[in-house]
Amino acid sequence: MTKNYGITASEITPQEVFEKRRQLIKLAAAGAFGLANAEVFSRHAFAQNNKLVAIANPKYFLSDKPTSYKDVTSYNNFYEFGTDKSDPARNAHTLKTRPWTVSVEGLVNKPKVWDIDSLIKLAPLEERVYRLRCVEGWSMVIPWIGYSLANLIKAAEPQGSAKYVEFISLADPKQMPGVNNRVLDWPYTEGLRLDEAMNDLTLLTFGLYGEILPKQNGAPVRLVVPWKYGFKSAKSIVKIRITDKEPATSWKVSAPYEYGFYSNVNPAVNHPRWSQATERRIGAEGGIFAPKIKTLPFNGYAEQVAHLYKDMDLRKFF
Ligand SMILES: Nc1nc2c(c(=O)[nH]1)N[C@H]1C(S)=C(S)[C@@H](COP(=O)(O)O)O[C@H]1N2
Ligand SMILES: [Mo]
Repeated sequence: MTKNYGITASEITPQEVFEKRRQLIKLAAAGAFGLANAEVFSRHAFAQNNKLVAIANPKYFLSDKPTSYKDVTSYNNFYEFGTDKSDPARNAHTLKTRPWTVSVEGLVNKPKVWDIDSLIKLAPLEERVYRLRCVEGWSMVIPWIGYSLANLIKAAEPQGSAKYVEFISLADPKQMPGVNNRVLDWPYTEGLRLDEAMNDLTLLTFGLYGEILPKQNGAPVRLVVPWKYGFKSAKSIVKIRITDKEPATSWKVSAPYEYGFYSNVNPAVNHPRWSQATERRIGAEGGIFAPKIKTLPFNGYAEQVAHLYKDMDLRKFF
């Protein structure tokens, strides 16, 4: 039996690996130890199947308690696999994540069809702990693994006329039973303005909790845009198109009065059917009776992104 720091490989859960490193990262963030120490504990990850080793980025470390691995992987929105929160974990096993390609196209000098295993090596993988808040009023805190989407966009060399980025998810009824249900106009399509897409926070994401992405979380590659409502973070992406026009996005097409193109987390602008002032942190002590927490402007990332909207009326551009 392989021993790893005295712990049998099969006894270490992804969450334990993360918690051990988290203690160390806290020390590193407090002192001047630098990133290198975090690597010591990432060695635990070698004991995992599906492991994905990344260096923790202390710039994107939160003191919020991370949501449990179980909640992160069993309470999901992924309508291609059904509309219930429990459907994706039950149904996503039919998704085939290899072979997988991502086509980067449109107004770029260097269009390219990336194989997923090359794409994952384009830039060093970082672990970043981000809050993700769903427009439905709940939130999670998740240790994601990926790199800034800006790396990929720069490699494609956008042309002068480029203004937006469109993200298109897989829509294969053979692998995704929910696509037979016309709840949304498939394929699931999302979009960002080019400067939003280039912001360092926008993460092209390949894993979480030290592992490759579970299928229900959008394997093999998804977006995480932490200052926007969760639906902007498209899962299982197959195409990234650079355009000069605002892309038509799935949720805006289905209900334009409820979901705008920007969808920045904004406690001052309510959804037409409910308040956005507070949120429920999934897994918080007390369950559904846990006190709600205040939703922060831009989900707590105002310092990094508020400047992107300085001349805009965010009630109009919701
Ligand atoms: N392709 C696709 N991407 C999607 C969705 C979806 O239904 N299909 N749901 C979105 C919503 S509403 C949320 S809140 C997040 C949930 O991500 P998670 O399940 O990893 O927490 O994924 C987003 N990305
Ligand atoms: Mo959501």
